[in-house]
Amino acid sequence: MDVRLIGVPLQDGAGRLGCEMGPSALRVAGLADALSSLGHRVTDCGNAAPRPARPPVHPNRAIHHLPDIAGWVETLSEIAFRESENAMPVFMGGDHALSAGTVHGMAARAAARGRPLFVLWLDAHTDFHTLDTTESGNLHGTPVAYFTGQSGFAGYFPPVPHPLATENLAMLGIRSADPAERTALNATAATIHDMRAVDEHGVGVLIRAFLDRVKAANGMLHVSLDVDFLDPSIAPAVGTTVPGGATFREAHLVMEMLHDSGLVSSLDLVELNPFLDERGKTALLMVDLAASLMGRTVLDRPTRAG
Ligand code: DIR
Ligand code: MN
Ligand code: MN
Ligand code: MN
Repeated sequence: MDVRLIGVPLQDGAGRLGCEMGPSALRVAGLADALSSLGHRVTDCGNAAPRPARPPVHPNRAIHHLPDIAGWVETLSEIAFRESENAMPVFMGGDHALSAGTVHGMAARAAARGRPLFVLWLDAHTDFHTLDTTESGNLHGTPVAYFTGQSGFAGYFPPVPHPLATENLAMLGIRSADPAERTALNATAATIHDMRAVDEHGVGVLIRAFLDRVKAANGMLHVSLDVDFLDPSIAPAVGTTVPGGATFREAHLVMEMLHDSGLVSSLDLVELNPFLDERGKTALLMVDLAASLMGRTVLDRPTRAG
């Protein structure tokens, strides 16, 4: 497969600095080599740059960096649309606000192909705040509300001509949702597998049911992997750790099943904050997970010292 790596040095959507270094850390951890060793043709397109945007000041005074994020959404949507024409774009974040743009662009790509888009959201958080409900003002908590076409973004972010149907959205790993997010999500058709569901059923059952639906609909699948989907003990390099996350094997199994499905058309690797890492441990794990999603199996996993 042709794979395009796109660096997104974005940190303004998060509450602390450091995600800007995420693309560099994923490169140093060997993402390109890991994927090319699996037989893919990998091109590193370098880092994207946001376009200037001048949205009006929002009445919610908690919000910070709105013009910056609005600019990123526009540029990333264009890049996702362009790079997905004949290849699989892999976005190296950067905080999760970037998915407002990548999913926006992939929705346009799916519409151009006359196929439905599905999104698998692997995260501790639901990221379903609107500009009106966010209390932290950190816009990485808003992308899912934006790309599913919830109200309140008009005039601030680019219009959403192809909102993701919430019945095509599945979240896995959830263990932190603010009250406003919970209320809003309960009014949608989204599938929310929180960690309790993972504990009770296992990730295999949950993922298989979702992939069966994507396949039956001839859908395209965008996967968005937030570092904090993982348990902090194996992935400390994220600003918003929440205890009780996915284990090493749960995460790899998800990736392996995604690969086997052949349905994944685009990927976000987000929220890696290398300043918080322990000698690159989290960056290396993210690279290994991407490799599993792209075809590495248990038996050909390289052994690694330390
Ligand atoms: C919280 C945390 N719901 C917020 N969200 C995070 O700030 O809106 N998302 N950390 O990744
Ligand atoms: Mn997130
Ligand atoms: Mn998160
Ligand atoms: Mn976050």
